[in-house]
Amino acid sequence: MSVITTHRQGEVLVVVSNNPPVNALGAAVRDGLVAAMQEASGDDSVKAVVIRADGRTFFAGADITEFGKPKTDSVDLNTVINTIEASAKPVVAAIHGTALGGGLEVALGCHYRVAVPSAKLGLPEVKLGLIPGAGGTQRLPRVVGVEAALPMVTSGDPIPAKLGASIGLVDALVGEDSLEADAVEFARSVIGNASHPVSSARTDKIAGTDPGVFDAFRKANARKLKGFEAPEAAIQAVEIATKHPFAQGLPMERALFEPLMAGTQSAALRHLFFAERAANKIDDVPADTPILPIAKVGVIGAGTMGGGITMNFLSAGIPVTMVEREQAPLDRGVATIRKNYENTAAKGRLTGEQVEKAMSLLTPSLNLEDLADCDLVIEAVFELMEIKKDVFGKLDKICKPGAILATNTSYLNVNEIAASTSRPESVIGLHFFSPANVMRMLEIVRGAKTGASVLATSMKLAKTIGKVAVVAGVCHGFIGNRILMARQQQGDAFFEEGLLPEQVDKVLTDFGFPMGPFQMADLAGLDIGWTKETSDPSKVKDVLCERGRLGQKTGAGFYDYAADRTRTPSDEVNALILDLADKSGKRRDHVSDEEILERLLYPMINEAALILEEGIAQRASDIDVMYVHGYGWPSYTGGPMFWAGTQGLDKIVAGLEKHADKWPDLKISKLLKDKVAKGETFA
Ligand code: T1G
Repeated sequence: MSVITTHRQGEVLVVVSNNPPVNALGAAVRDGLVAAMQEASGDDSVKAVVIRADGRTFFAGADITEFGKPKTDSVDLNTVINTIEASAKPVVAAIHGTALGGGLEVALGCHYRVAVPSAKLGLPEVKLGLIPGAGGTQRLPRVVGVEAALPMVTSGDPIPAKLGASIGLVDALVGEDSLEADAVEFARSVIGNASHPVSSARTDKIAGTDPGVFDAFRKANARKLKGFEAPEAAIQAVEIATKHPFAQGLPMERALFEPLMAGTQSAALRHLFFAERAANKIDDVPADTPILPIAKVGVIGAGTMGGGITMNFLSAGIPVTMVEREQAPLDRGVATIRKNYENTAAKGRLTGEQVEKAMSLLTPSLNLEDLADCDLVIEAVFELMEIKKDVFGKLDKICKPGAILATNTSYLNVNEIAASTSRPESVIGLHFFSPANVMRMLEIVRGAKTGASVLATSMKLAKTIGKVAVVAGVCHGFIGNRILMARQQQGDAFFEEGLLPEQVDKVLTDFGFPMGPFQMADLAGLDIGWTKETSDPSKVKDVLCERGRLGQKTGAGFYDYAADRTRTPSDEVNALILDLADKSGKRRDHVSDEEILERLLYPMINEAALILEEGIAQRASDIDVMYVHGYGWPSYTGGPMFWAGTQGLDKIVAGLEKHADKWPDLKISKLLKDKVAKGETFA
């Protein structure tokens, strides 16, 4: 069966793509579209054309699996689109699902675009480290203007069809269940028009563009776009559309596109695109494993984590019973959830009705017994094994048979927690990242006895609540925090050498992290795990705790914080560090930024390799997904494992050996050494 078929609706030729799963514009689709346009132009009885797609969506873009492969002799996308646009007979794009990338570019080559209200339209190429490569940066501003085009091309975020209609991208919204019929009717309505809009020839929306708009946009988005190459190229391409005729602009767009396609950032972001999808697969859990129905969720704890976790389910329309021990923290928890929703509504991202709908699904409670009929219960109580085991022992007695009992622990042994119940097959770790209603990462920790359905259900639930999930085995800190500990442990060594927090943090923020290790410690609180009794006066962090400098929450930690949380280096802390450094006899006159970066990141790669050796992570790309979505590792480097490959694993091992004296108990991974010996990467 050809991926492109045609049929007649009277004088209208309907062209249909059937190329699951997302009608990507692969070679057969491109060739088929050109053939269909030749059929239309060669048949006088055809007066108009409708192009649509079967399945879940209109064309969702070029076929990413073709990237990086040798070119075939199939027609390229620009030729397809220019053929459509050059048609003397009006061509109508009939859009449902997500018209993305090359898909929207095809639609822009059509003379008209109709869409169902639920459709979305976007140019997400920057999310793959690219810019549109088939005229998108040249046609979109000509159709919607620069002001609407710039955010679409540089963020890559799609817009809803209704917004598309308001900015002139969509000519008509049609029935959700009558797309073809309505598109054919629309086509008939324009057949008699003297001329038809040709996107590439339009000037009305770009005439008189203020040339200052581009620099103003750069400044307004500098923080968000920092480190990414593609958005800058996208801005340049849109500016080209306002200064050059289309015939010149198209090759200039291609000249900006090619280096990106060949570059490391696009390879890294394409790697992450597939890595996120690979992470959904649990190697020893068959895809047809039964999924347990999750109609009602219980959350124990109404604090920062409990409240954030609760919001994920409320926002997905799943009722939650949130349990606390006392009324005051329970009331605070409910109030915080409402405030968070109302803040989102104030930014226009939620309606008041949606806020009330979400809140209506929340049942606050002071009784664990109210969780008896929940299908899933997640505890977010204090991070102490004894408390966790006590809670699970109670849940085991209260919850109905088959209920999933989940712990939000970020370090503790899930097997030990499971053993405090009579149903270890129903116990799992669902490690949310704070703030749990914002961070997309969910670490699913499988116990030795966790059942297949519980795993499969948790993975599907992750997608339902909009999370990216990675499955981890049980060890201290699982995947994410175990690797993080490998980085944070350099802190004391740096201080003994006289390095100051701002120098170390800047190395990581220059690399692309949102913050460095000491900023992160101040945010989390320096007193995690600290007690007066065990405080060590030779350790900087302990001394700061003794002085009540616990981090942002006390307005002072490694840094001083103003009321608005702006941080400044602390003379007191820096003097303390240098004094302790002198006493340690290890103070060094200079430590290069390169050495600091190596000593922070190389132990992470090594710990990740050990995690792979031990089978704690299923695959290296899962670790990339985890670090990009859970810890702010800059996505344009592909994540730790992809980045290590771009550095050269031999350089990583050499660095670990060079600085071995800085971490005496470090064990260099055998897997890492084997890959170096074979000249392999983790890809
Ligand atoms: N090419 C090839 N395969 C794709 C694909 C694509 N564009 N998009 C998705 N898939 C596969 C995906 O790998 C998965 O495979 C399955 O489809 C379902 O995807 C010239 C150069 C469309 C919103 O960036 O955003 O056009 O794992 O799990 O959650 O200017 O897929 O089942 O084997 O994500 O319902 C621009 C990328 C390309 C869109 C659907 N387009 N895709 O989400 O399903 S560059 C994109 C998505 C371009 C032009 C430029 C999403 C989706 P498998 P899924 P979903």
